Amino acid sequence: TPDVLTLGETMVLFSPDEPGPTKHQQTFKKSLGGAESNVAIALSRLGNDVTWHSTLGADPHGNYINSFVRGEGVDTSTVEFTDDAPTGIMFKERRALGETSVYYYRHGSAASTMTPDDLPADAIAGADYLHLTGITPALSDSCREATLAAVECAREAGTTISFDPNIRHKLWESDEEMRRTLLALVEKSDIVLPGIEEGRTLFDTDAPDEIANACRDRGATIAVVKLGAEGALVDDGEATRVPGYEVERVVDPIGAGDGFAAGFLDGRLRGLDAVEATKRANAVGAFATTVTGDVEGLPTKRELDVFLGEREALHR
Ligand code: KDG
Repeated sequence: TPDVLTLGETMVLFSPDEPGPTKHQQTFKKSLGGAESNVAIALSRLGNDVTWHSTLGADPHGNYINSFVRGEGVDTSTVEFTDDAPTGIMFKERRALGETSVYYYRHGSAASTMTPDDLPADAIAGADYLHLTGITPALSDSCREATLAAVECAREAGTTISFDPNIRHKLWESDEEMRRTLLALVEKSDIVLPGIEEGRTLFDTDAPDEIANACRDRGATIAVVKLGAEGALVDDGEATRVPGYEVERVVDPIGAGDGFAAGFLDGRLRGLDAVEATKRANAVGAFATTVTGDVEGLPTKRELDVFLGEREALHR
């Protein structure tokens, strides 16, 4: 049984070679993106046993994603392939000024057809952690039901649930439905990992300690509020600010939150307390910002140990 099981949609991701508006781009680098597979790959590189579950299209893109994720050492044996819907794709748009945007082509995608019946219930029950994000319940009604069913399965089995709200406004039909669904998931989770913006959307506050309190009031044991370059505030009954690491050149912040979640879970699996696990989370998140793709920059255990000063570097 895996240390961590995660499930969600992964898409082929096209990132332009140069910053600028998508309309005028000619050449793109192909890779893959999906919050949960990003977490799975990060955890696997750090030496953990991880299962990623999804439905992919029975098409070249689905094949590519499955090979890549499996090639990273992640167990994809429960992944299903369908002929009835295509693998989703997305484009990133980086501007020299301003934030990265994304354009999704995933409506009606293979992953959006997932239902509670597709869940690998035994693997969820046997895992130490079930990691979910707020993206999956936004994909379709059946995906929302599958997410809730996964939560119930984990709770019954005593699998610890970690939840990253990962708000993607482009995927939700209404803000009200989004809030209702995500708050219901916060209530059923043990570890909640919101960002400041997500705190504002869900709890009407952007004070990190208030966001953490709001998560804990709703039942989470540990809340870890991500503060970007400033690090994070972790609260497991006692709130502690854990400073971030300086990154000389942030290329693309997308994927940092997934690295953060993986670093935190990796720390917990290694028996670290919440503060030490948050240090690891900050470090893995920092690595993720150094590349345009979502996963290429994620560290191996050896690289992370060197970065954290726990091992001597051997560069040549
Ligand atoms: O966290 C990064 C993800 O946002 C990206 O990989 C794509 O899963 C994705 C999404 O739905 O935005």
